[in-house]
Amino acid sequence: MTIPSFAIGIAGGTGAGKTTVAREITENVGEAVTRVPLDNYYEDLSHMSFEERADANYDHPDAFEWDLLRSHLDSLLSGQAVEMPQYDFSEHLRQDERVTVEPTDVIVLEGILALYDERVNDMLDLHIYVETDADVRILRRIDRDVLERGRELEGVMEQYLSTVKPMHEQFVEPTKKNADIIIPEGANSVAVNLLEEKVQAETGAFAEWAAREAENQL
Ligand code: UZR
Ligand code: MG
Repeated sequence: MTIPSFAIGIAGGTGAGKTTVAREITENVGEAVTRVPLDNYYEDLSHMSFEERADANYDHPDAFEWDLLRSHLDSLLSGQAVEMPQYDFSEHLRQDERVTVEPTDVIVLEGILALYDERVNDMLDLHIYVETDADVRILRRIDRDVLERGRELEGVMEQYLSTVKPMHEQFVEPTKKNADIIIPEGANSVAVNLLEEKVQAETGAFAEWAAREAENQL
């Protein structure tokens, strides 16, 4: 049996505007969207010290717990809720508490490597890559990490050159070939509006299915 959820993946470099695109294209469908931030699926590094964690490479595919992500996507796409891990960026740590996330009409997986894993790609109905110039991305990244994620400028710069940039070139950028659609610049309103319409058109089917299922269980 297929569950009529529509699954979208949004990939692109750090600071490309993935989160903005995800938010904007699902703005008009209210509660009918389930967000799956790939960041929540960073491996649990609680056995390491803060210093060791601060030095880890978070831009390599091995930094993520793909098995858990795949099983959660699988559950959501079969109409089941998941206990989603949460991530604390200032501690570089998965939080102790998980959050119950319910499946809805539209599932949006968003993250630098959202289009990396072949089996994940198979689960997605629409593959989007947000392409933004590297200079714009690093400026946004500095802004966000220093102001919102409580990091030191020097550390952000060091990390960008040592891991973020090389990993982007080696692993993130090549996933562009897995995209159905490439959006130039995160805040591209024409692309966003077109996708917004597509998302809108995909909503409704899951809610109907869920209502029927609930009735059948009575
Ligand atoms: P987005 N990241 C951290 O800086 N610290 C962590 O503990 C975990 C992740 C960064 C990661 C990547 N890399 O570039 C970015 N580094 O978060 C991905 N270094 O997040 O897609 O929102 O830019
Ligand atoms: Mg983001």
